[in-house]
Amino acid sequence: MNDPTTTLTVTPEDVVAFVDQWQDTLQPEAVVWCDGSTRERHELIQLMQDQGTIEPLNAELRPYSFVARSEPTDVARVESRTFVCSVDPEDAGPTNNWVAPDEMKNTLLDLSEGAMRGRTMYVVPFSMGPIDSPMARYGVQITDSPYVVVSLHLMVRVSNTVLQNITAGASWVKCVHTVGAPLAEGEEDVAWPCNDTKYISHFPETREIWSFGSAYGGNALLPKKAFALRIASAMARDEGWMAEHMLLVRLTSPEGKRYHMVAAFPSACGKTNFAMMQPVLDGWSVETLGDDIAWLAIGDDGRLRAINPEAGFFGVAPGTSHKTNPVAMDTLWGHTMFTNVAVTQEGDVWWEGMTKEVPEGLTNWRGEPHDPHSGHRAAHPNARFTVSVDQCPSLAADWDNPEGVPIDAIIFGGRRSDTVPLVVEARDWDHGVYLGSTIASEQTAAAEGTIGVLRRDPFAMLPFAGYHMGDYMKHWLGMGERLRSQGRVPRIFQVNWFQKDEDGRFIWPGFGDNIRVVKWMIERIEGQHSANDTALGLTPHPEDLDIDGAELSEEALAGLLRVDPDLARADLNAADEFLSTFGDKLPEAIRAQLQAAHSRLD
Ligand code: SAT
Ligand code: MN
Repeated sequence: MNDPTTTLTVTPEDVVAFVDQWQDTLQPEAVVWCDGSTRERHELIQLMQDQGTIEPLNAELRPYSFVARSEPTDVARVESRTFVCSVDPEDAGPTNNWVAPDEMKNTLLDLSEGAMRGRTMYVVPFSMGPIDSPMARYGVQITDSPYVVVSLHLMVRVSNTVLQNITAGASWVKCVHTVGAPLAEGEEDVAWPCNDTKYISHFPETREIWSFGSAYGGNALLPKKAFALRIASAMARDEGWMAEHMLLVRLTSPEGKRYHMVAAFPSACGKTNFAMMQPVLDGWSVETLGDDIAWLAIGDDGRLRAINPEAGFFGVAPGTSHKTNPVAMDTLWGHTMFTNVAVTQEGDVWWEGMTKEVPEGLTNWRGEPHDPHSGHRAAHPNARFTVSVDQCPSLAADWDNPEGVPIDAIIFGGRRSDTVPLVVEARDWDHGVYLGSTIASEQTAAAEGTIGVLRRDPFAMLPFAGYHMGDYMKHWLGMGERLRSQGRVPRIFQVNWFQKDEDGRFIWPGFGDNIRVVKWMIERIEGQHSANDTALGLTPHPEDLDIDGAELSEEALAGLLRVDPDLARADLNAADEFLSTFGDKLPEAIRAQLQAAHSRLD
């Protein structure tokens, strides 16, 4: 991915000052400026093998791939330890933890004093988005974790060109990360250094991120959720664009017509699977542009355009198989960093859902022999793969076009066993924003918490909005206004692939069959079908959904599309209660949508 061709002649003074200042506080043994080169990656990988942080897999089965085993306490995002430290607590809103910026900085400065002792401090310059795109934004992360540096190599564009452009005046986000595990003189290191005390702190006004104590993905790879969503959402509000928790795909119809869609689903709800879909319907194809984050802006043509600011995938391994996501399986052929997966006798990876049979002789994610009768899983449910997008066979050739792609439809979704139909089309943009605002989803293993518990997750941004969620909705409404007056307004849909029957089995086949729903969306965009006007929005006439060859009865399909008024009413009340916590910040237009939804159900 990274092709750092620039030899630095000048290092930007403000970056040097930032590094110097943190070097004084953190007191690392050495400072290394990273350039994203292949050689740098090889050296760090060797170092991590020597230190026992990673183990090579069988090179014949999984070339140049490694497994890392985290501390059992450092396996997911820690939302309870994630803070948005705006100057005014009101700006963080009721959905974020807030501490005053000065207080948080004092706490963290105390903790950071000497926190890198005995370790190397790496300085990693990176670009979110194609380096020369008008939509790209830069950052510099310092970290004492080689695992984080190698992950950044795979996930974002690490390059000296960024420093060169900063010297020329480009702005950048300051990202500070330490695992918070200083080494005393002669003390032996552990495989996965971290600290029981964790802070993932964001300072939206000064565009800074300070992360302490964790080496896990979302807590430690600061360009990802911390920058590209929390800080970027605040930048986007100020600058008139959008930073969203969305996959980005291109669909091509049998007639050869291209469409681009973004879809916001909470973590571990199938964004990667959707982004790499192998459609079951003849003639359709899907090209991958992104699987987690999209930045959207209105282009000169008046259309909403999107880029993927990342350059890699940090995907959930469990459940990924040749059946559910063959493209991901092919992407992971080699050059992949796996975290908290199980390892087979032959030295390859394994996780629940990869094969029906559990192989004999597995080593589990904690590095112990797996006992299949123990009832424990071999891989952690939030086990992950980290891999460059370059390896994805369905990657769009022009995926890093600096202009982005024009968006035809926006999809919201969550994991709901009932209540929410397979697909609903919004009546218009504002109704779509309302649908996004009322998304709820059953909790997954991507963050700490009890799995399965339903929580409201507006726009799949609950853990990622860097400012007040009410203002965020207002920003969405304002973007709609601009699109209406300047150009074309994308359609908005809501989907739910996850309805279950009485036996707890998923009813909708999902994965490649999701093209059936996408096809209906496109046919709606093309004006081919009328729709059912339900209390929740517009749903397909069952005969308009192409279920030819699907393993699904007509009754089951009718059930998937049905709106149960009692369940819908209970859900609306829950959404209402949740949205009321935004008080005066809840936009009038959303209030009006809620009212309208109540009247439709009565
Ligand atoms: O841990 S990450 O935030 O990077 C992945 C996720 O939870 O979506
Ligand atoms: Mn995500």
